Amino acid sequence: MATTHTACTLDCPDSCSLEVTTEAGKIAKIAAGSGNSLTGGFICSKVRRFDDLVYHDSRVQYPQRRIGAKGKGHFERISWDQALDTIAEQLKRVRDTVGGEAILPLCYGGSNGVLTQNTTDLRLFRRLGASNLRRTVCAAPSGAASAGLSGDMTGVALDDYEHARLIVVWGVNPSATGIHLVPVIQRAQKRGAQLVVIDPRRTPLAKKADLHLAPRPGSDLALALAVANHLFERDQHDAAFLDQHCTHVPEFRARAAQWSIDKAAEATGIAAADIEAFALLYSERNPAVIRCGWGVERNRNGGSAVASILALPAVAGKFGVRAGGYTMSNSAHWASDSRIRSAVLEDEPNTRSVNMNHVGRLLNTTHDKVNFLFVYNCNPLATLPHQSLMKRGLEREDLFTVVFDPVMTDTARYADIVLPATTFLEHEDLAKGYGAMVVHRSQPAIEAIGESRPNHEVFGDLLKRSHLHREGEPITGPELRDFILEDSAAGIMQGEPILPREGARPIQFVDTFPRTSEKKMDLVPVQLDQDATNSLYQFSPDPATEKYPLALLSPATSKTINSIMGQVRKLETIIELAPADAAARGLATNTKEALVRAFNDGGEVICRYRINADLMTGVTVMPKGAWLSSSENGATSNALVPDSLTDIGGGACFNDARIEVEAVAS
Ligand SMILES: Nc1nc2c(c(=O)[nH]1)N[C@H]1C(S)=C(S)[C@@H](COP(=O)(O)OP(=O)(O)OC[C@H]3O[C@@H](n4cnc5c(=O)[nH]c(N)nc54)[C@H](O)[C@@H]3O)O[C@H]1N2
Ligand SMILES: Nc1nc2c(c(=O)[nH]1)N[C@H]1C(S)=C(S)[C@@H](COP(=O)(O)OP(=O)(O)OC[C@H]3O[C@@H](n4cnc5c(=O)[nH]c(N)nc54)[C@H](O)[C@@H]3O)O[C@H]1N2
Ligand code: SF4
Ligand SMILES: [Mo]
Repeated sequence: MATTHTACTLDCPDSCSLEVTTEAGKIAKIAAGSGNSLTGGFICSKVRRFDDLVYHDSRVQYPQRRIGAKGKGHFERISWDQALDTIAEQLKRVRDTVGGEAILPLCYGGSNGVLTQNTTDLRLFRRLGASNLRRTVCAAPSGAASAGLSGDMTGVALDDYEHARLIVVWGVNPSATGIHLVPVIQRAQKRGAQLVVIDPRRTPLAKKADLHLAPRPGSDLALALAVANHLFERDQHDAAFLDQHCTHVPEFRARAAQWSIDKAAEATGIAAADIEAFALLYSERNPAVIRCGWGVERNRNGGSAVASILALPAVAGKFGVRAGGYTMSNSAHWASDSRIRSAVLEDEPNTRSVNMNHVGRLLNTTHDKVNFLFVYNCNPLATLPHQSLMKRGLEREDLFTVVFDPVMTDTARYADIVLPATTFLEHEDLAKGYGAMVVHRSQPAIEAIGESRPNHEVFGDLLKRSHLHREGEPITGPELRDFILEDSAAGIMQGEPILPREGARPIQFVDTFPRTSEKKMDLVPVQLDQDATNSLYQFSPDPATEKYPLALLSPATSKTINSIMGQVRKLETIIELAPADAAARGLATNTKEALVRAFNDGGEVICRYRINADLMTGVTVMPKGAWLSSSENGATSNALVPDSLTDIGGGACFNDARIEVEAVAS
């Protein structure tokens, strides 16, 4: 028996400390570890049984070359040397004949490990002159809003929610997506805190809330501006704070003034009395904290909506006390911490930027083509918008595709070469929280499965094979880690986590300030205003039509992290309907067998349905992250998701999908 102290690098805000016990080199137990206080002695069921994935049949054991048609999944074994030589040759061929920009690296959140992305990979692609991927599939609108308003001010520590008297859980479902906040909220409630949940769904926390506001998807902007306006009109705003710590206050006030409570009630579908009750609670209770999640951003109004929510604590004067203010993502905290350096130091070359949400589109254009797609830390067929376009693109015979992944994903079946990657239980890494504010060591608990290798090693090898490595640059795992951490490397090796310089629980406007020039919060940043599709805080109406009247949400479930474990835990694509919507379509009762067709102009999904009395009329739900085989016709929620972009940040509009549903004759 041996025990390894390590950390989870999955794309989850909590960044848990782990303790992995092995017997004869095999994982016997995965449990909570110490180091990250937020972990608090328990971890989620996914990682508790992550060994099911580590030893699953779907693991890619060795490099392989395609021998059948794209998508069929027929491959033959080759050696690493053969695979990497072929890849290096193809990269060279494409760069020399079509140009570097015909090469597109496609990566996102499969691992949030610091060494798995933006190290040797980025160096390789920059030196090849490859297209630049704009990582917009998640957090782009909220990131743009947070950067614009506050220069990414560090948020309220999640552990500090215990001290709040009012907690607003806005467009986030921690019961599935960041479970360690839930007991903190429960403790706060025991001490007398009130809980407000703002979510179109009646989530588990909404059921425990003092007030649940269910806005129509995409209408939070109207709600937040109406609350701000209400506070201004009644002189319940904090004029002194606004004067001293904020800029562009009159401009913000003027834009909020467009929104009376009644007008917001109409736009959101929330009763005017409930909006007023929320405004009253928010103005009266202190400390008050808003947990703003990612459900707010995934629609046409997403960036402005997040900005308007982040402005509320300034308007109401909520900063300056423990548990007062807001939390969005805390990832930018580390970007500004000089102890964690970038492993790529040269400037961006002048190559084109490709918005990740438009990869499907780009793979189908005839000019400015992509001829080489390198997929790693990403499963685009399962996770990007407009699935049918993505599939058609991946089928192209003149596209050379490499998929580098621990498992044979739906996307990997279309690859010319598949490379086996290690999981975070098999390689050395650094885990960095974007909820929990901690950076800690993630280290291998077991030997690599089959011939799998870590990302930085494979891209380092390709740098060398392509003659693009420069002597003296960090390239091995330990070199990269030591370079990134500078003098903090020794402590982390002894199991000491890195905590924020401002202390583990900084107070906004006491310990931590906006990282803007005057340390002020800018309520209408000029650049953001210019970059917005319309202007900032301009409301766009619901995209529903007579033909496609139902909104489709595709939130996270507790079964997977995005698509990771979808094949192991059999996440089903099933559509949930509100009782009235089901009845209107002749879907009377819950049955196990009956199928429906959910469709719009972008695609269709044939799957089972479930009537859910907790859903508001007009809103349907399908899970995110499901694998193609999880429905009857090999399509998932992403087949119905448009590739339109958010108002700021070029983000994904997953929740702007509008659909119709009909029964399928058996
Ligand atoms: N319908 C719908 N779709 C969505 C969303 C939604 O709300 N609705 N939300 C989206 C969000 S929030 C996000 S963040 C994106 C995520 O999109 P992706 O990043 O594409 O999602 P993952 O499923 O995490 O896919 C990552 C892949 O990386 C692999 N991987 C894990 N570790 C490693 C490693 O160390 N090395 C390599 N090479 N590979 C590794 C995994 O096996 C997995 O196949 O999806 C988005 N998709
Ligand atoms: N178990 C698990 N944990 C995860 C993930 C996972 O896939 N599984 N994914 C990770 C990743 S990549 C991310 S980004 C985070 C995301 O974590 P969350 O922020 O929780 O994101 P979502 O699940 O997309 O949506 C959250 C809630 O927003 C609601 N919502 C949808 N549209 C709107 C709207 O217009 N307004 C409001 N107010 N609410 C709306 C949904 O009903 C849902 O309950 O979770 C991370 N943690
Ligand atoms: S996925 Fe999240 S909750 Fe689960 S172990 Fe990892 S960090 Fe913790
Ligand atoms: Mo995400």
